[in-house]
Amino acid sequence: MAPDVATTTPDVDAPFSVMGADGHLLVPDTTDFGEPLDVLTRRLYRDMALARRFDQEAFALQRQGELALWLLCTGQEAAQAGSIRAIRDTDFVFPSYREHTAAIARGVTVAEMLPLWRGTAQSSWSPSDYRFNIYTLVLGTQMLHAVGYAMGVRLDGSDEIVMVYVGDGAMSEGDSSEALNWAATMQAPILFMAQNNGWAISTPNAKQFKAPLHTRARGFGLDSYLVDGNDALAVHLTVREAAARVRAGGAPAFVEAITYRIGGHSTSDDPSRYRDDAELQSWIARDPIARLRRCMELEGLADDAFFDRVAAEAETLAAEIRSVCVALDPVPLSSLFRNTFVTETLALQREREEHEEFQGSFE
Ligand SMILES: Cc1ncc(C[n+]2csc(CCOP(=O)(O)OP(=O)(O)O)c2C)c(N)n1
Repeated sequence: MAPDVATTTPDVDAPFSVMGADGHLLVPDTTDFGEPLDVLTRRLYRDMALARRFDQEAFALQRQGELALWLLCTGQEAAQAGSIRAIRDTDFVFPSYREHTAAIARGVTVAEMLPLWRGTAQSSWSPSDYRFNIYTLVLGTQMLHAVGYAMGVRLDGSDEIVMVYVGDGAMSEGDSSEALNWAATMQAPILFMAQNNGWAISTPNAKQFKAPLHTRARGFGLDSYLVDGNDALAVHLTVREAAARVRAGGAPAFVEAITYRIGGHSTSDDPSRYRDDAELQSWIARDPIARLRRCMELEGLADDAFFDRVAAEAETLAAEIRSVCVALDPVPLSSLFRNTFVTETLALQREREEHEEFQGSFE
């Protein structure tokens, strides 16, 4: 099990870090990462680099009118890669809507990711195929779904755990308090993975809450952790430790990862209207991918050939994103009625027929 360094420390508000700003390791050589450090760092680096390229290409496609909307995860890759790779592939995950790094790491394909954002599907991958639920845009709801699912897991007698991603803004929804309280009371096998990126669209943390998120969770009775969310290794160690405790029957866990959203909230947002450029620049300097790469170079964990290979793979992915996206045909509106329930209800059937008749009147 990972060292106890990141655990509940109610009076210490400094996030746990494994890498210094310049990439050097802050933990002893003997630290147990669960696997050789070169294997782990290469995997995390690849996840993050592919997600960054995905983000850039999808952003460009939205600007060219090929996607209806895109929510960028640039800057948050370490919080996502570090956490998703610290649990088992069989553990079920409930994302919010910005977890592209986690989705890619779980194997969700380009062809499955893009229809939602092009507006050609309401949900475009099968959650059971990847143990990764579909995105939810309604803030906080996934937390209650996840607790309910976790209770089911416990009733099944499985040793699976559940991880749910949530943002700092969503923590202001009543659902989040219900979920934390419910999880703690029922001792559900769940890990809440909070990415505190400083902003809920244009609302900063200071206008959302007084008590830090991790102390709030502790107040509900969860084991609570605070971690540097731009440090993939710190996130990984923390989530690994938290997940092991949850799996062993401990209290549910809450991990607050301090990070930053480098882009706008979405492609409909202009963050320069409410954020200081100095603040943005200070976080760009803390880029999680560059930091991990510096660490790998300093520690001799990968050579140039590795980084070149990942860069080439990212370019191939970008080309695939573009070709898959533009080939996605519009869907007939009537499919919205058909896809609502497994079996179409009589009322929906009537509405669909009415709609089809109306559409037909233009032909
Ligand atoms: C219930 C609900 N209220 C309001 C919104 C509008 N809304 C969408 S995203 C967002 C901010 C969310 O911020 P945060 O949870 O910190 O996540 P982030 O977008 O920063 O990743 C808001 C207010 C919504 N989608 N759902």
